[in-house]
Amino acid sequence: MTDTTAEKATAAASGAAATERFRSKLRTDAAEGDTKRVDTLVTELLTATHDIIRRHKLTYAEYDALKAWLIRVGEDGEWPLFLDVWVEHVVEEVAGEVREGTKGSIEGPYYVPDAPALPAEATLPMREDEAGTPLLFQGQVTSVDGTPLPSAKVEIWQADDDGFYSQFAPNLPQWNLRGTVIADGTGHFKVHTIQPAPYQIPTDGACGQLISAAGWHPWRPAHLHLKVSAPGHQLITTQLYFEGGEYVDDDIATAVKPELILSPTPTGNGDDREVTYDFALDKA
Ligand code: MBD
Ligand code: FE
Repeated sequence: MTDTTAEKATAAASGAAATERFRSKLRTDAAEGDTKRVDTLVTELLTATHDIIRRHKLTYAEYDALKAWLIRVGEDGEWPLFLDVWVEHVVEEVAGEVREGTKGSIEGPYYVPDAPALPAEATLPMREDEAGTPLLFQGQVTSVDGTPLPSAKVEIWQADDDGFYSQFAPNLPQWNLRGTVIADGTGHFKVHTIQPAPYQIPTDGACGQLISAAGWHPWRPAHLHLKVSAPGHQLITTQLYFEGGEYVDDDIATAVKPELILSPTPTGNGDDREVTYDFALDKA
């Protein structure tokens, strides 16, 4: 099954799904109607672009290559991927400046709301023969002052052992490796899952074209995505990484923070690993 996923995965199909998903969650309200702010932001963006053109004496051939590439990003549906890989980390950095609790990280293009609700100890939905090292991920959700947060919501989504996300790659069960875990009366949760693989930006689309044209690599380190929330508290969107993992020090999306690196240990039964990570939520 995983082979056909890899064979059939295309940048354009994944991009179309990510674009569709983004349209359904669009939050533009705050950005509408403020002419002055639009003027400031767009003028500065254009001025920075003009400066780059002058400084590097951009040619018409390069200008045409840029136009062709921008058109292709849209055709491949890769605007969500492009923006989340190369821009979102700074938006998150600014948003996070006012928070004290657990560090956030970027959401990326592959979150889907309303994943199946699961009890405080649960196994993420997965195939019977799901590949990958079993991982027990557990912890407690508290307020920044240490007060436990009963029934906190821990939403998890992750790539499989081949680096694919359900609903954005073919031939995967709809909710594979996605779930909404409801913590117990003291905010504790225990999630049985598998170790995700590093994620490779599709090489056959516009983003892949940019990466190869610039001589970059297309990889994000293996990561778990999380949204943790509780009444009266700010939802935190974050990611957790694995100590010593490939690309942890060289994430194409610049989304790793030292506070977000897990160090799982062997559980003693086979290759299984476990790790504890606690979340502290800022008050709303
Ligand atoms: C991912 O899996 C991801 O998390 C981000 C931020 C961008 C592209 C793919
Ligand atoms: Fe991801």
